[in-house]
Amino acid sequence: MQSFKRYTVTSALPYANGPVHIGHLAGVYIPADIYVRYLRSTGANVLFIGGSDEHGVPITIRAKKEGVTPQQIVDKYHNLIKDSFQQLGISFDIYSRTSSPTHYETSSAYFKALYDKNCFIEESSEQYFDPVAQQFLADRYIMGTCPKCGNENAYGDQCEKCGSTLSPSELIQPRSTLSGEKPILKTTKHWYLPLDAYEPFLKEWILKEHKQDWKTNVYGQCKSWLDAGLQPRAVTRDLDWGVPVPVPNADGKVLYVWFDAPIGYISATKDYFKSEVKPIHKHHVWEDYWKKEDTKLVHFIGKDNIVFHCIIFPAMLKAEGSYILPANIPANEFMNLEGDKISTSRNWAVWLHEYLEEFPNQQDVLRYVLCANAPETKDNDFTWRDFQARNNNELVAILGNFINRALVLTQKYFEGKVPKLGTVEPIDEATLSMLKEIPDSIAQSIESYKFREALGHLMDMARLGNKYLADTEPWKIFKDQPERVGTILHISLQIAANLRIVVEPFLPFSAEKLAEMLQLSTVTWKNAGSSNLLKEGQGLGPVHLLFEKIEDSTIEAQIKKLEDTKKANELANAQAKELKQNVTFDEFSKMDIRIATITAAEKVAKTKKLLKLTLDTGVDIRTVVSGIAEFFEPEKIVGQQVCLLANLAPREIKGIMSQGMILMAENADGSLAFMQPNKQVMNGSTVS
Ligand code: B3M
Ligand code: ZN
Repeated sequence: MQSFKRYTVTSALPYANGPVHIGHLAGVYIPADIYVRYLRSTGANVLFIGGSDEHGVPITIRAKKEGVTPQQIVDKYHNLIKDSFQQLGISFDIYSRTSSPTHYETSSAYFKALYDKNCFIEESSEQYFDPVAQQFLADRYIMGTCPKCGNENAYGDQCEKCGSTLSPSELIQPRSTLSGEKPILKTTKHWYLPLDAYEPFLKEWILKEHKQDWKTNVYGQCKSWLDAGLQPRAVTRDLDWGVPVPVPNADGKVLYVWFDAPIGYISATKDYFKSEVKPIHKHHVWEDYWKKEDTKLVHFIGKDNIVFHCIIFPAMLKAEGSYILPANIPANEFMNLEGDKISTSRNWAVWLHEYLEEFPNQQDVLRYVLCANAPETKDNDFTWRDFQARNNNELVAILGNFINRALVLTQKYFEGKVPKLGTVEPIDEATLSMLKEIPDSIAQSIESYKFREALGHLMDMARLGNKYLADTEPWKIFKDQPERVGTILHISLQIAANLRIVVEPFLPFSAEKLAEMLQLSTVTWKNAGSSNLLKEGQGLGPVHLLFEKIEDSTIEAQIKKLEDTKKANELANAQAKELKQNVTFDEFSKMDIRIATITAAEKVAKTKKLLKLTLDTGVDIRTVVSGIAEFFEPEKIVGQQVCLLANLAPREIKGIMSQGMILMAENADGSLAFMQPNKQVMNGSTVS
């Protein structure tokens, strides 16, 4: 195996057009952060790059929707995203942005370099243009029917339903998302990167060299692209938001967002080296992280970004010639939410910034659940019940419980000092030898991007501790064998100390707490597996719970929030019911509709839906049984005026004679509203 001197780890630059959600976290940022924290704890020289992608149509569309400028949008979301990542402990060395001056310079120069080397094809073609908005319709500005799956809402660059990458000309019945108009064709000039020319290189590099070490989902997508044959791809657009194309006769044209965004990783590296760098990066320059063959470049991304990182960006790097290529591109599949695809536009998501507010100091719970359930090989589902169960049954009951028992017993029997290791019995030896193996298993899983598996090994270490305590039962033998209890707790504390090391990449906040409780801060991965991390007689810090049980009510509130979102979406998308058949005026005139006032209301016993209403109709006082109990509290409706169909034939409902029916409007979500006059009128007024 090739050995590397340093690592450049990037994580996809989220579009600064909205906050980040659990899908982003599970797919990209949590695995990337675990990988980086692990590498750092081995002493490796790592640079972890993040930042906002601030160009492209997603930004301008959002700006239009919110009625502000694109710059205002990116400023708002860049800061929101940056802060929430930081609060979750995503440990970027820099979180930059593609609107930075360095990025403009770097991406312009990159384009210019390829232009000067004649790497592009310059070509005029007919493209869709919105005659009303006076604009060419790039990417998401155009929608239509997907030629592959028939989805009527496919975008000009991609169908979200079947995942196909598209070009606007492939859409059936295209329409402008700006005006809704049918677009016309108009000639425009663009620069194309001839991906077909890089096909032999890509085939060799991916299909031969990386068949073994890339994830199967990544390799598979690349293979199907390469098997289908690559086409030249436009790297410029007719838009007014983006990095201007830096060559003559390119007015009104900007770099395609997928050309400039990956260069953003390089610009961010440059920006980092312009700032105060950490000691480990001193005596380095940005080029070391991008141009030296002994640097390992790893891109963490979601599956929708595979083609851009595995095919297009490598072709760009190859074209330029002085850069290294990524060693690996561990892309995850998608995380769904409660059985439904996460969607920003439908607000179907758990937003990170909201989670941080609603679950203060519980960052590690989210990190844990999203790693334990990460969509590494297939799409997965996040549910709040699973979140609760994993917290209560795993973090609290396994990891937290072990740490707590080891520390509390040490406090109780040995005044919070690490007791002496006495005679080592077979069970102790077996436990310690198992302990020794686990860190390597974790490391191996992390290095092969199997983070769920790694987390499983970690929990095995806590299980080992619990089993050891359960088997040796120190609380039962202290009276007779205090020395033996000392040995047991000594070993338990060494397990806890090991957990402090291996937990850090996954659950950094808990690792910090553990470090304080164990008074153990300067340990590295190299120490893991040792049974001599804590010295006899060493004092321990105060004991706190690592994790706390999450109650049903907390989870129910989250589920309710999602149900409300679903209802709001249903309402927003609901369509009015079809009209009934015509009636004659005579037929209508037979209805005697009157205004009446509710003078009393009570629930009908043993029913869920029925209220017994007393109505003053101006003509008489009468009783009406009405199916509105789910929507109205009896006390609150007394005094309200309603419309009553007064001559509906009386009928008995639950033993009560109901004389007429009050008229209600039924909303799309099934909820009911009274039909009321818009000012107080006399009871008995006719309605016609
Ligand atoms: N902004 C797409 C996305 O958020 C894009 C990633 C850029 S990585 C260079 O899915
Ligand atoms: Zn499709």
